[in-house]
Amino acid sequence: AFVENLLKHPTFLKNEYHTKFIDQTPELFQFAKRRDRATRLLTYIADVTVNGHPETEGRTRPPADLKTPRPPETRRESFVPGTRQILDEFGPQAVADWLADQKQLLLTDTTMRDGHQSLLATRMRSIDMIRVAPAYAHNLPQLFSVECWGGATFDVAYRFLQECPWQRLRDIRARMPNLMTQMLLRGSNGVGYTNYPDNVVQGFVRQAAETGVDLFRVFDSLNWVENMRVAMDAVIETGKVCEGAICYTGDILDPDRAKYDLKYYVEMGKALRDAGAHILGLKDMAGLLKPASASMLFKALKEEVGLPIHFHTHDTSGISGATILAAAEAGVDAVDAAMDAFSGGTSQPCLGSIVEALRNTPRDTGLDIEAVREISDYWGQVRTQYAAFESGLMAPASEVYLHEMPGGQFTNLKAQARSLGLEDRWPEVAKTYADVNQMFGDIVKVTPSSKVVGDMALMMVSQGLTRADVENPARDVAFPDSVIDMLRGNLGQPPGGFPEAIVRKVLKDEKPLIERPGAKVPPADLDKLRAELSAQFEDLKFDNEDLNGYLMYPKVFTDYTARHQQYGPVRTLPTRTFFYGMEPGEEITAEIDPGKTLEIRLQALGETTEDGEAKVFFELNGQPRVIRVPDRK
Ligand code: BTN
Ligand code: 3PY
Ligand code: ZN
Repeated sequence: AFVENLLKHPTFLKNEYHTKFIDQTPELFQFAKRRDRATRLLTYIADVTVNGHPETEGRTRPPADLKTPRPPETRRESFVPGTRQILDEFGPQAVADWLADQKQLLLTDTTMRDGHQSLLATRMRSIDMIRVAPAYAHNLPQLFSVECWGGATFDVAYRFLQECPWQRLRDIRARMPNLMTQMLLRGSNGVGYTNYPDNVVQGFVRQAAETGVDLFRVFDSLNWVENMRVAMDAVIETGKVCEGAICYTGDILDPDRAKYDLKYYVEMGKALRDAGAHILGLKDMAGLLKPASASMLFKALKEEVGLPIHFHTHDTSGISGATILAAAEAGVDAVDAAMDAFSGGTSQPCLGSIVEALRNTPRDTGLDIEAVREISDYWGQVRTQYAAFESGLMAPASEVYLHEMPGGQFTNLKAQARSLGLEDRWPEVAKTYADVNQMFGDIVKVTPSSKVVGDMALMMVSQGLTRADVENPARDVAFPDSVIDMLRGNLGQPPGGFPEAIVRKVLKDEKPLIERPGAKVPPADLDKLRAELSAQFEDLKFDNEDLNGYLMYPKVFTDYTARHQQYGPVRTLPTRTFFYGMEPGEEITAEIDPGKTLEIRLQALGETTEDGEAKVFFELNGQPRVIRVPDRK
């Protein structure tokens, strides 16, 4: 009967079955594929058990007795309506009006995006998010939004976690029907590091809205509003909330950084309002905004721009809590924070502490602190699983005011410096990063412009070059590709343009682009690219989500697809199993589909045969199974 159902299924008849069809309608594949999926999963587990996972090799291991994290109970039977209902019933302007009308400080939880992006190199797996999403929906309906998508998470899901980021979004969305989901979009750079054709950016936004993003925070890595319009217009067209974000750099109270003064930010706020933003974002990606500056900045933006304001910062300096309180006092409407266990350091300030600090004040958030604690306890257990990805940053870093590195880059660049043998020379890297910023004319540093500055700084320190050496017209310098690309104008224009001398030094006689890069790039031929993708995997069909993954990251996506064919839906494995395999005698369950659970027990590891194959003995739902994998140890 199953085979018959499968053969008559319309999707099958149209020859449109592919990995998601198999994942989404497993009942049709009970005979044809089910054993296959289980075998592929067992093969993955066997391989990691025998050979280890390359990503965790040589890194700190979580405690041996660590249990699978347990999400909190949901407190109410049904959902209390939240911001999602305002959006769905009344539209994005109603969300903005509602936000502006509230007395309480609204909170966005960033744990599922920036929290782990900043603290754990973006390595959090979907299953750890999906399991706690119902607790957010039931127990914290007063949240403004949950940031759970975009930024670096898209790329890392495919590249390192062997997961479909779209599936993650769909699963989280389904479990939080009353909360707005939020993503970070890098304007014309999408969720990548380079400018994409306009139609790729537009198509990506449409798909993200359809799969489940409610609020898009859009920024440009040089604060060029011209380069944000295509993405902002696309968001507005979907009927979702468009948050146009200003990236904050410098210090408005510092007369030596007059380029980014109060007037600059007010003007940019007005430009974003005029470009159609429903909400104004102030994105302090490095955590540079000081309390006194925040008071002045938010008062001015509220008065002169007139949009509700959403503030994002990082606690790298250790002092961002004070800035949050100053912002609340100055009338900011919503702020980003991370659940306690994922807060502090290069991540966001601590959500629970903000709730407590404002209790019984006019900006009392109204959040249930016990619910916050329960969810944070869960996140604490989750974080322990990822010990391999901890950066080791032990204390606040006031040096952030020197280099101005974004939270996500700071620890990453440190690790890069270490791998180049420059660990002892970190203070030099930090200072050089600041020098490079000045050499480029004092620019906003955020993905991808921050990566350009970082590449240049590492190159200079490793080659012993100073800023004066680089600027010396008589000296030949081999610039990193990313620097050449940025000075060609391919990331757009910073305020006032790039300094002419450095442009000439890098480009020689080549003329830089000063128009919006997207205006020059022809639209991507989507049918052709879809065909090109399909041709690489003759037995698979790809949907629009897949195509968007391919358009952002062609090689990352095809590598992911090839591994999916080999290993199957590994996203359902517990995180410990995914990174470390299993111990003899251990038993796990993997829910490969709602209600379809595999019980997997590792019985024993066999000897490695002469031809280098290890035998791994499992019990799968009570039945013995032997899997052979190459022993590469
Ligand atoms: C509506 O008005 O139709 C939807 C109800 C909105 C309720 C808001 S959303 C955030 C805040 N938290 C609550 O529990 N209620 C309000
Ligand atoms: C990103 O673009 O991923 C960022 O988090 C920028 O701050
Ligand atoms: Zn951030």
